[in-house]
Amino acid sequence: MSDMPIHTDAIERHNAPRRGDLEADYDALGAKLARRGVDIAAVTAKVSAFTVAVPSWGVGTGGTRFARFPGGGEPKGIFQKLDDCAVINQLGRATPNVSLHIPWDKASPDELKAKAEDLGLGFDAMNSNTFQDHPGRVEHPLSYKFGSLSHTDPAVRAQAVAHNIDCIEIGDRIGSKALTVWIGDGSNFPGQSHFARSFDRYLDAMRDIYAALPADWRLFSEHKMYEPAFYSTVVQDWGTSLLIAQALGDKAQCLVDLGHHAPNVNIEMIVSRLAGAGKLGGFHFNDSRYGDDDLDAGSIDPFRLFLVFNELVDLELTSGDFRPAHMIDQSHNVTDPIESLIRSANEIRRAYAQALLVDRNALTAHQEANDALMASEALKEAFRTDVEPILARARLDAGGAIDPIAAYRVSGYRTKVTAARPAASGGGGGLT
Ligand SMILES: [Mn+2]
Repeated sequence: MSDMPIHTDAIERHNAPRRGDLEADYDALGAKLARRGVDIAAVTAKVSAFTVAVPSWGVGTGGTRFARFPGGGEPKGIFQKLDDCAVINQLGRATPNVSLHIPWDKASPDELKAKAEDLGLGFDAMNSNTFQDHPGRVEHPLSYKFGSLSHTDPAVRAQAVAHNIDCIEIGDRIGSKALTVWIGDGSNFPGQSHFARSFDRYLDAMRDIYAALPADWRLFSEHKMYEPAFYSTVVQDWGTSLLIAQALGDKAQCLVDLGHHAPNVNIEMIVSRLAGAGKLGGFHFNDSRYGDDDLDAGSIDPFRLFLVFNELVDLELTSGDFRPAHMIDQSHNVTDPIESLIRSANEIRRAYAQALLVDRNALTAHQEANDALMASEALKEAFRTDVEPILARARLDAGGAIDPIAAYRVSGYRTKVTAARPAASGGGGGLT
């Protein structure tokens, strides 16, 4: 870890003048929580142990169907992406793992592993990509225009299955333990596709992928209500995802992407239902206003994020072997992706910390007494608590920055990579 992108001296220079204020804020919060019977050190320890994986694709500038406006120093290829991921983890200390997308990130597994180890990183779930064509890649000669795992043509289905198995094999060599499958399969017009037959084809293909899983792996089925298909989607909601996980077996679970539901859907209740069925595999965190907007986690509706974590903390306390995967899945169109990912990971930790503060005995008593107002207040009291001193203390104790975005801005990292990396081209989307 000699070549870390941010010098530890720079982090210490950033922290030194801020330590005193943090100590005072942390002590004040500790005293306040103690009056509520909460041990701040225990909460800080849990927050420190909580991590969320960053998506390799998240460190590049995203775009819309209309245009993409790349920033300076866009990473080219997975090794530069890993450098950027290391910056996020060095300063924020919440994101030691990276989730790869194949074939975007395809490279020698040995080199991937060595590079990640140099940077103090590991790998979380692998992601397959059968929602676009991959011109020039010999392993993908056939088009996914009309679907992949549910395609009418068995040759396309076989190609998509082989790609997913390739993802498992790469992941197995770099220390990943899960494969996330999201497909873009669906139809744009009533009548275009037979609902039952396409779903049966999908299940058959997924059985072949499931059979290739190592014993200690999990397979995550990720649903999405619409897009790219606009009339019907093969894996469109959590009910279908649950059917899939139940049909495949114990290693199959459901992945909840917060942006993949209809507006106003009660996502925290879906979390509870899937966990109750033993099928809650993990999350793709992001935030949204209208659809799958892929905005920064907690930037639009932090209360909803808190309510999801309220369910997770409840499950953590009541379930034995409960270990959902936490991943970010976002598109950063107008911000520096490194800053957005540092902030998002912090907001996810914030929701977790706030959920840890819920007085669960009081909440249960209010629920049993049908005291709607006080039950609601039990949640709001936790949500209203400013837990930033806990988050900053967890970062500081792990070697990170008290104010990670400020530290990043003075580090000069973006300027350095902008000079070193060739400018990326922007361009339009599919519309003109
Ligand atoms: Mn997702």
